[in-house]
This record gives sequence, C-alpha cells and structure tokens, in this order.
Amino acid sequence: MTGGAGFIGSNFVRLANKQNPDWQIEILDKLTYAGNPQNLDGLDPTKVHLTKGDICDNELVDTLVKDCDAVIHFAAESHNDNSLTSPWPFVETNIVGTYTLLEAVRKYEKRYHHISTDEVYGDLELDDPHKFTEDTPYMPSSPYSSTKAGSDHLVRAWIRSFGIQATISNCSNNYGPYQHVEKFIPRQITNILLGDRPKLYGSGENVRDWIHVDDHNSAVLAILDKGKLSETYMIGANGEKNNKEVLEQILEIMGQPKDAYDHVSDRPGHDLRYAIDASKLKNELGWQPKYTDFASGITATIEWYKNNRSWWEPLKAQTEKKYQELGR
Ligand code: NAD
Ligand code: TDX
Repeated sequence: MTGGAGFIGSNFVRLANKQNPDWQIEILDKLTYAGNPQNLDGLDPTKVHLTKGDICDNELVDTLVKDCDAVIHFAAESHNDNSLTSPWPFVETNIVGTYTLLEAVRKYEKRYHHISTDEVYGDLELDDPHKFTEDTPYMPSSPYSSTKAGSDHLVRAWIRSFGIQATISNCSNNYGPYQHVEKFIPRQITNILLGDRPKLYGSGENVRDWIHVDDHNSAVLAILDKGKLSETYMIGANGEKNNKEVLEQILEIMGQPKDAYDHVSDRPGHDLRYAIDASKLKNELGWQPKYTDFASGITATIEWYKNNRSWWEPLKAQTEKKYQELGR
C-alpha cells in the first residue's frame, strides 16, 4: 500500500493487521510533512514494513509491485489549502504518482484499489435533495480535487483500455486519530488545548459529510474482499453537518462557551456542501458504518488529541504560521 504513514493509511494498516493478521503489508511512503513513521509504532515488524520512497519513482514502484498481491493506493497530497498556494506537488503526486502505479499494476497484472474523494464531484446546494452517487458527473473545484479527479480518470481509462483489475472508492470527510493538525477538526481541538481560539472560515455554513476513519477503512476492506472489478463505490455514513455546528459541538464537549471562536476569511473557491449516497456499497457488499453517533466519535477523537500532545505539538507552530500568512 501507498501512503501508509499518513492519517487514513496508518489507520488502515492497524485495522487490516487486526482483521487479517496473516497479511504482509509493505508500505511505500515518501514521509512528506504529512507522513510520520510513529503512526505505525507498536505494529509487528514481521507483518508491516515501511519503505521510504516516492510513488513517482518508477524503478522503486516496479520492484515493490512485482512482489505483491495487490496495491492499495492511499498516498496523495491531501490538503485543499496547500493546493491553493502550491499546486505542483498535487499534480506530481496525485496524477504522475497514480500513473506510475497504474503502469506497474498493468505490467505485473496485480489487483489495484484506488482511494479517492467525494470532492471530485464538486459541490451541492444546501437544499439540493440529491446526494453524490457513482453516476454523478465529475466537476472538481480546487487544484486538490481536480488532481484527484484526474487520477480517477486515469484508473477508469486503464480499466477500459488495458483491462487492469481495479476498483475505486470515493469517500467523504474523515475524522479520527492521527489526522494532521492542518485539517479542520484537529486544528480546532488543538487550538483549544493550547488556549488559542478556533478559526471558522467564512460563515461556517459549509456542509461536510463526516465519517470515522475506521468506517472508511472497513469499507475499503469490504471492497477488496467482495467488490466487483471495474466498479466505483461511494463511501459515506450519513454524517452531514455544517462547520459551525461541528465547531460548536467541539467547544461544548471541551467545556468552552459555544461562541469562543474567530470568524476568519473564507477559502477561495470553497465548496459549499458534500453529501454521499452509499446505497450501492451497503446493498451490494453488505457494508455498514459502526460509528453512527458523531458525538461519541468526536469525543473519543478529542481524548486522543488530549492524550497525544507529543504527536501533534511539533507540527503545530509551522502549520499555524502558514495559516497566519494566509489570514486564516
Ligand atoms: P495524509 O495527507 O494524511 O497522508 C498522505 C500520505 O501520503 C502521507 O503519509 C505522505 O507522506 C504520503 N505521500 C504523499 N506524497 C507521496 C508520494 N509522492 N509518494 C509516496 N507517499 C506520498 O492524507 P489522508 O487524509 O490520510 O488521505 C489519504 C487518501 O485518502 C488520499 O488519497 C486522499 O485523497 C483520500 N481521502 C481523504 C479524505 C480525508 O478526509 N482526509 C477523504 C476522502 C479521501
Ligand atoms: O481552520 C479551518 N477552518 C474551517 O472552517 C479549516 C482548516 C477548515 N475549515 C473548513 C473548510 C471546510 O469547509 O472546514 C471544512 C473542512 O476542511 P478540511 O479539513 O480542510 O477538509 P476539506 O477541504 O473538506 O477536505 C477533506 O475532505 C475530503 C480532506 O482534507 C480531503 O483530503 C478529502 O478529500
């Protein structure tokens, strides 16, 4: 798998190792600012191995893919705000990196699963009765989402033109342990823990469809196990909430007044709403989310950040400096 030292990837390694203790998991990760080998601490080194390297390095990718049974591709440049200030790493990793993996799985005829996002479909109006499905047309808004859309198109073309054995999943916003402090939920929790005020972009009416990271990953395992080749699956857990509601809930759980935050300038091109219809995954593969109560999922996540200050404190100053420069 790629990107196993990042947020979702490292949680995937833990879950996969627990559910399939016989699997040998080889991780390829560049260890960018978003990757941390400590995220894999405590895992059995005879079962989980990390190779530091770039998914754009075709010789390295060739060597690793040759010896595996399946490739699960999590690695990406993943943060929208970064894509607005420096888009090139997004084009390189998300598009050229995916191309490099696809060429290797084509050469060695390996099973491939592609991790993607709901952001490839653009955004919805707040009152739109429709949600994103596997048939929603692509309409990405940001450099991040457009490079993820580009990578999805490469996978679809490699399936149709070369017959590779692949599946794609498009998931909504994840939360849970090990998420970088640049992202919305960890940024606000860690601000509060440091005595700083949380920062809400614009009016805070933007809606995200929150899913616990373990539910995303259990869906990926279900697709690997039972998914139909060439198919795309939407992953979501009916977790729609606007940013203001999420922030107020975090403040309340952490014993702060509900209005103890700052409104800051909005993200350019900010998508208004994402919402996922995961019926296909549920009906065809029998998948169900476990974390259906957002309040308890977010409370456990807050506890994790309280108890793991040494994990996030070294990341905080530099992340906030970048936001300060952006006025956000
Ligand atoms: P992350 O930024 O936390 O982790 C990304 C990982 O990829 C890091 O370990 C990083 O070192 C590695 N990486 C980056 N560039 C690389 C390269 N060129 N070669 C090798 N490794 C490289 O990201 P995340 O939030 O865990 O997201 C993982 C995947 O899930 C991404 O594909 C993302 O688009 C997708 N996704 C994320 C969310 C979300 O809410 N975070 C939702 C839906 C889909
Ligand atoms: O400080 C903040 N204040 C704020 O109001 C930050 C960092 C964000 N926001 C808003 C912007 C979004 O509406 O919160 C929402 C969530 O922001 P992010 O955590 O940056 O996530 P988003 O842009 O929605 O994208 C995430 O979900 C889909 C992941 O980062 C992507 O990798 C994934 O594809």
